[in-house]
Amino acid sequence: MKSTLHLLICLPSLVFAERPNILFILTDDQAPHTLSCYGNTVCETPNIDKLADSGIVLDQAYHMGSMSGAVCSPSRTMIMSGRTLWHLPPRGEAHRKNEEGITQGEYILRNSLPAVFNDAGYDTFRTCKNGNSYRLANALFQNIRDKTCRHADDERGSQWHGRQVLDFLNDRTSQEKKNPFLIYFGFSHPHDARTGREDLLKKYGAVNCQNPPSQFFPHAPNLPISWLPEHPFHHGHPGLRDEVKVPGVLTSRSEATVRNELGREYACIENIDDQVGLVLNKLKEIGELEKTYIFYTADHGIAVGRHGLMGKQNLYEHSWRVPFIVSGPGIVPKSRAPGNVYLLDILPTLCELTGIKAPSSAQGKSIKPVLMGKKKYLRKVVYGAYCGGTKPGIRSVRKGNWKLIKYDVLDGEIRKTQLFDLTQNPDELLIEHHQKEVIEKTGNKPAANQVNLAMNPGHRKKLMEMEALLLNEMRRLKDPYRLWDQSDE
Ligand SMILES: [Ca+2]
Repeated sequence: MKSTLHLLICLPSLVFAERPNILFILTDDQAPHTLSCYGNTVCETPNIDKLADSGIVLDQAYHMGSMSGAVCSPSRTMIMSGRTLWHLPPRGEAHRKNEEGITQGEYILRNSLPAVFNDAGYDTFRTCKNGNSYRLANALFQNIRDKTCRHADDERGSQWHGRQVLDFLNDRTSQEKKNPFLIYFGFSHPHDARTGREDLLKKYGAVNCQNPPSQFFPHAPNLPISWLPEHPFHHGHPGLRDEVKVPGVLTSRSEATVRNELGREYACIENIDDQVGLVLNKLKEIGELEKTYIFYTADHGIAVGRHGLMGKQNLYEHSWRVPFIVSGPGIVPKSRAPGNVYLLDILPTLCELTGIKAPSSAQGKSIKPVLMGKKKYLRKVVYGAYCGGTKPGIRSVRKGNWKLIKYDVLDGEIRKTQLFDLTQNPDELLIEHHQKEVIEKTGNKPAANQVNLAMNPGHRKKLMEMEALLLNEMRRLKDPYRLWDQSDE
């Protein structure tokens, strides 16, 4: 009797003490294929590899899209709020006029990621780049060390973000803090300018430069197999910074430019990996590693020469997908699933993993069943939008191995449909990838069926099915636009 009573008295504090920590790692502009757990054989990331081996890797994780050229901004707002693309809160003062009225900003803000974890008794900490995010919610973390770090040195590179997390953990240890923590560990790289550390640039055959280089090192990373000298038609966002102003690239898509830029990108990613390693070692040293759920993802992918594009303002898999690795209590090491998750699922997931009630304002779903191996998919269909240039913009939908992308831009000048079977054509190769000059550069000779299948009569039925799915998703998610060949009647 006495022991039962004792247990009851102790239970609340015991439960409190046992709640897991969260380390949420977010990189800026990183496609999954830059990591070895997604098949990369050049970029060395031993610490992220170790993280992937200790947990689960999701192959089909997406951001839902953007209504702005700054894709970071809605993407990060979806992470922080759990809201879908067309139901985002005002992100800062500048957005209030435009978007207030679509959703109740104050209620969503009071139920954003840091607010929810503050209320639950967590120590909340954030380091990240400045800008292009849900500024109002970012300000709610208890400890904030934000700075944009896109250089290579200790004070202005990824090392700075890493050090802020180490300092936070050291302070907690010295103060003997027992509350669980939520660390939002954001990097400013590998977003351009991809200014790499000299030792890493040398390793990956690259140089930091402002103008496109005319030569490349023989050991620079090879051109990706979906490289093209230009996109077959205009992407619909004239003057887009990422396509014309990236330092060291500008409008060039030459072999020398793209291979150098990939080398720079890998140098930045390996530097991030070093910082991740330092933080993981620290967690182990202070005895918190086993009690911590660790997420590694990015705000969106990016093209870096694929399909003749440089930026993230498109819906090919390289830009629409994000890396997604999770480890922590109960997750089977070396597991893998497609997932079909969005970044906006993160908030409800973190809530379920920590026993916190998910706020009703969050529209995503907890992916815990996928993380714990109970389900392979969270949903059957995923939807994507890029609407930051001319309207209505680009839309995509994926179900199983089939994917549809549609472009309705430049006032009707560009109206295109692409249909891909991703099992047969995972890199979404087009007829342009079959040109002799392209094959000579990439060294890849595509199979005959590795093309856009939208005009193929044999796939007419599949095309109609995917068109219907897309319209259905646009209706369901309250996409305010319709494409040239869509009707709500
Ligand atoms: Ca970004």
